[in-house]
Amino acid sequence: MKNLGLISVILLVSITGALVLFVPLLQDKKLPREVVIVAEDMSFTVSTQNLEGIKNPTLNFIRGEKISILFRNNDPGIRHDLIIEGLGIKSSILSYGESERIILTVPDNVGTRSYYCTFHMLMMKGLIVIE
Ligand SMILES: [Cu+2]
Repeated sequence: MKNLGLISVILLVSITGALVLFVPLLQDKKLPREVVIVAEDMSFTVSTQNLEGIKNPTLNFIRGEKISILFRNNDPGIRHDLIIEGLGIKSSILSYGESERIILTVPDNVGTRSYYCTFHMLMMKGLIVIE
């Protein structure tokens, strides 16, 4: 009986320890929010956040959230890239049909940033609002 009590205590401590260790790990593994940004007809379109069909839409990011940007070039014969000012995001230069995934953690300082394509800044430029 004495042993049984000891075993119970050891089990309890082990389970508690495992929970303390693993719960934060599980929370960290929360999947990033995916935002699909497509370069098409010399502008950016975004197929998430209910922004379909809007050219160079304003995007809303929440500070601290993880975002997975899937950037795709859908413009035959034209190369594009994607820069997000102030967040240190700079994609590769993509040719037609190419795509690139960029994962970022939104910084804590709220405000408005801009995103653009280096080659077509006048036509391909939008805002990102960090709240
Ligand atoms: Cu471009």
